[in-house]
Amino acid sequence: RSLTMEKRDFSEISDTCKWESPDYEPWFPVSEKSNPLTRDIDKSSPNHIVRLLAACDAQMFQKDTGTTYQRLFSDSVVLTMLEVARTVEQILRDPEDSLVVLSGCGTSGRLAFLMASCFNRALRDRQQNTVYSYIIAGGDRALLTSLEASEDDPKLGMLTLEKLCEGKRRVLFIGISCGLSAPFVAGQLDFCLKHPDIYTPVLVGFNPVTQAREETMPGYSLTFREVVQRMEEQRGQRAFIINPAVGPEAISGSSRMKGGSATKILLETILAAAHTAAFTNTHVTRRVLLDMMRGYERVYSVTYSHSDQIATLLQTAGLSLQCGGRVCYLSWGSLGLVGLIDASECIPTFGADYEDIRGFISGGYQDMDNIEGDLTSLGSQFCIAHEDFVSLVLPTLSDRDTVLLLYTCHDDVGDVEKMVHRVREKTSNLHSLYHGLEGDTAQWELSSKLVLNAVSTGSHVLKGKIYRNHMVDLQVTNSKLYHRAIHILQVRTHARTHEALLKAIYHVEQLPEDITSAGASCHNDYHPVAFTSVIRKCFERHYDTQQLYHPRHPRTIPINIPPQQIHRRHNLKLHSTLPSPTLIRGIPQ
Ligand code: F1P
Repeated sequence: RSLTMEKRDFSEISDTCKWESPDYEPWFPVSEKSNPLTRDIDKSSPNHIVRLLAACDAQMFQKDTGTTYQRLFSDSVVLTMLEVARTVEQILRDPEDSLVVLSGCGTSGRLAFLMASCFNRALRDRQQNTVYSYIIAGGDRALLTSLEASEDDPKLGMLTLEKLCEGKRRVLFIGISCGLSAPFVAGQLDFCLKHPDIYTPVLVGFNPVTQAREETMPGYSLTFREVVQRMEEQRGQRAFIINPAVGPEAISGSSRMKGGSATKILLETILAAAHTAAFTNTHVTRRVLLDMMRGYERVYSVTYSHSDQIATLLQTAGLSLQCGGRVCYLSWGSLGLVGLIDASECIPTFGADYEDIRGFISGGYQDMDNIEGDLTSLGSQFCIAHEDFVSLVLPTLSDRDTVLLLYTCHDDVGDVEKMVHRVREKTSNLHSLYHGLEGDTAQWELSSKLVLNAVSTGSHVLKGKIYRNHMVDLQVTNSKLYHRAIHILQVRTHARTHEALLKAIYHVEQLPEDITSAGASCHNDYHPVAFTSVIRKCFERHYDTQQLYHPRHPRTIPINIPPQQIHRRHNLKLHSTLPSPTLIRGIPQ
């Protein structure tokens, strides 16, 4: 091994732990810090991007080093998980008039939906009554697109919860906010604390409680941190907080990535363990929880053992985006939801158009099973079935576009084959992600999430939507994102950033008093603002904008590696019916 490689490995190891130091960006909570590992991700090759994402994801599973932060496997975290799982177990044993509600905003709400649907399905399969329900800020349309303004409303959160739980005797409320920051969730937690006879609140997030958001919420007397402090007073009896640190996101603040994955790991572990205990007449134990979480750690390793193939896919998708093409995920079964979720997040995170990266699910809304049912009438963006793909996208599909099929051994291969033939008539840029016999649905979902997060993030990096490791084209659509935008501006300038951002939002040179004195949440009516133009405007006066925002040029390296070559290089068995170049398979038990 060359000296340079060793040097790089050494610096990567120290970068892995650097964020834990109390001196590292102390003004930010963990979920908003910039990850030292990815500070040059914007200049990295596709292979290196995947390697960096793998290193960031590995931080989720890092063991407790006895420092400031508790981790996924810390005793304190596992103990709280155990207590929550036992509460779920009791509800499953005596479900009459009881409910387990999962709630969140943006990605957290979408995952709440995914898990509530999945565990209700498991109950139906056992001929049991369903006990799960979900709430997402902004309602069902927020499952497919970003409606972040409603996240700022604690009263709306509270009222939605109260309405959903009317007449219930017992409710376990699981509020997810990766940053311990969403007012919508804070309102719900506070409501639960005020009604302990019925509600038991659980908070899931990835910052220490001392880093919960301190900003006042509109029309509400408490801050998120004060709500958390009240929960702490009841901790372990009437309120639970599960908040391991998983390290900063690869793209600063992009909680859809590790935040989302860790949410899925923690909650699925709790719910699956509770189901096993309730239906086999045993009890949830610490060991069961740890074993399940280690299973997810193996999913992580197996998925990234296909890093070269993920990099090829990411590069292909990046090229499509660079030349104005589209990336379509066509999925079967529950992987469809994972695809829809990943695609929907590109809009607020990268300022993408909904057609840039778009998900389709085989049975459309029938497979979704969401509370509000079919949303197609809301417009083309809400057309999500394969038949919509065939009528809306296929006719204009070309080699500029990338199509990725996601399916498992449980899906109808004949159906997949039919789609392959139709797509291949239009583009040769067809790839597939297939999960074989080993593993279970939840593991396949996590594996697919990691791959899709890498593809959508990496392709936008290649398109030039990331500066260092900051999203510079985000939509400033709520108060958290307003503050994130301010901090991004501060990365390079000490200019009066609040003023600069407000001038750009309101398109004025002089700011009237009523605008400057208003709180961040008051500016939400003025969204969405294209942050790139804000950033350009603010920086023009101080810096060469080219240096800051630098769309990357299409790469000259040809990516059309013949399928056979990939096949041989990785010694993978290609699925016989699919002539596709990318195949990722296998999750061990
Ligand atoms: C919720 C959320 C994120 C989204 C964006 C705005 O965050 O909607 O999912 O990506 O950052 O906020 P949180 O409450 O889970 O921290």
